[in-house]
Amino acid sequence: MSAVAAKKTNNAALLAWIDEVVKLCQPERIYWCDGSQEEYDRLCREMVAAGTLIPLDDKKRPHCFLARSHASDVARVEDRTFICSKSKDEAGPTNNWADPAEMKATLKKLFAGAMKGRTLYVVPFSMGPLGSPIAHIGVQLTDSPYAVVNMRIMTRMGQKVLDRLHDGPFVPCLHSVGAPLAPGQKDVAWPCNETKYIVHFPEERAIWSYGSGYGGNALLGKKCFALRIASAMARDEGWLAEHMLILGVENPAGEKTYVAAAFPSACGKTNFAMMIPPKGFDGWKLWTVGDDIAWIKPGKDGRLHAINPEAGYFGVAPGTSMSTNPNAMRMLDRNGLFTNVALTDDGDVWWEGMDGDPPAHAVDWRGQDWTPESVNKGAHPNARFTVPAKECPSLDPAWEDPQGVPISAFIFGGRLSKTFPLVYQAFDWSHGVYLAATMGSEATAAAIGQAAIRRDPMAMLPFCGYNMADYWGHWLDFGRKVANAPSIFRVNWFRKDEHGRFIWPGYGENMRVLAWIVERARGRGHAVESPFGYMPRHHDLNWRGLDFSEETFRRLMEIDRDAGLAETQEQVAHFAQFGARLPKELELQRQLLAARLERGPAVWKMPR
Ligand code: O2Y
Ligand code: MN
Repeated sequence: MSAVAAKKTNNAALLAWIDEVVKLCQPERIYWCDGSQEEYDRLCREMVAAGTLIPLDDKKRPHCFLARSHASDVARVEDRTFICSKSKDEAGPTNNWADPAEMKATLKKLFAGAMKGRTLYVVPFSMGPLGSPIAHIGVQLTDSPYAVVNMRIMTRMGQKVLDRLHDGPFVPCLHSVGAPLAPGQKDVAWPCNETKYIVHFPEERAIWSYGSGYGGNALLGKKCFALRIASAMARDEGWLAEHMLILGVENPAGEKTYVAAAFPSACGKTNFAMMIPPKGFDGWKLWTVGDDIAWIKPGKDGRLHAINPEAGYFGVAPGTSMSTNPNAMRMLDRNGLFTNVALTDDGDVWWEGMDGDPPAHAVDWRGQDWTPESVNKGAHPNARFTVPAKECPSLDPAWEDPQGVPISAFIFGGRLSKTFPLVYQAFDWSHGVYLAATMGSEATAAAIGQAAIRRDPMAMLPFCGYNMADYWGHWLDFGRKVANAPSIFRVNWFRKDEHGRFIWPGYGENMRVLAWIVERARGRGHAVESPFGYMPRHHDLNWRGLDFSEETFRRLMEIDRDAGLAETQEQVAHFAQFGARLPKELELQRQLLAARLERGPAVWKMPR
């Protein structure tokens, strides 16, 4: 069987690659995806017949399906994720590295005959609006129809991409669930393989993924292409590929300001991207451009312009509710795919944290009977929804602007119970890069029972496709080349009081902080200087509709000298991993912070 025989493109490199893959993987047939609604519906029907998808009640959730994965295939597999650059140093100390030639040999053995008895789907896709100067094209070859329908939601996919590609470059993304079928062998609902490899070849700009059908392991446009491979492309071509949501803030005068924000995985990123202004913000509107990834290029106007390379959301279901994210709940009313949530007796979905009482009975994500008394969870903690961006009520009218939206501020956040105030602004670009490079969240070191900060620079730890120190260097250089670089901020919604209670209410109230950030980014808001950066006083924030005393605010913003100095000491080991590749500016920023703290009071308090 030859790809040329059924070809839908004249792209010689693509046809040659497909022929090579067909020879290696030996699928039963090739299917070129056209991206139509008819095709999506047909593939869903076929998966219902195969037991992979369960249709939900058409009145309750029109045109929605549930999938249950194999219990061993429920999340990204970081320990099986590799960056196979030519040298280990290029991948850096925070990535798994393997020699590219050795890895290719290993993969070729695994992929040999891996698609026997299955269909090879050709999935051409664009990350970003088709034809946008910021967008790039990929082609995924996969034997998973589940991956195909998810890719149709998450990207612009199908024949229109081939028509635009002509003989241009594309990122080849090879994917197999690693479960060949012998003649007559019955398939399972969720084929996968115990052996998993998620492999990136940054110099070659290629992805090989084997053994998993789940999320980031299988939807190769997302983390594999749009972050790991794209970050290496961005370094070489002078742009940024970031793990950032993009949000538009419109004030009552109709003035719109866009921010991009990075939070580590599972830190409420989708909630922030779809936030609704709280009481006291009449006339303000928030607009969602993207909830996970931003591709950012310098525009002719000297500003940075960002697109969301995705066309849908692949969000965590548990914890999503009308109180945490009403926009997300509304966008899940129709046209969604749900994976590993519970199925109610009336054909709807349910997960922990959803509004109202739990159902008296449901079928859990493993397909077992579930009641509120069950010890097991109804939904897997990493259960997901996949839904088209067009379903989001707060979707920004400019979300598909091929030129992207102009970014005025970068926001970096972590989950930190002490030491770190609610918000502070970097003094300048290189201080901002330092704040982003040292960000992280608390992880309990079980062995010693202490909370240590797990550093997650720019929220890119699992996603940077090259040496993190070089990535910081790229950020430092990049800011210097832009005439109007965005202001940089750190936020922390998670500071706790002496009783272990969160001090800040979070969720929609984060708008109060965001409104100050926007004013500062526009050069208008007021602030005072602290050892950590510029900070708002109580009266610099809008408190209409929220009773939050000045005293509580001052506690939320205080800086303990010893805790701050301990933090600068912890950063020594973080930086030391990178040896001579660490940009000197970052170490100097660390020393400057220590010097400011040493000369300051034991507890720095916000002036009234
Ligand atoms: O577990 C997975 O495969 C999904 S991970 C994910 C999905 C959507 C957005 N962000 C993430 C992440 O881990 O950052
Ligand atoms: Mn993410």
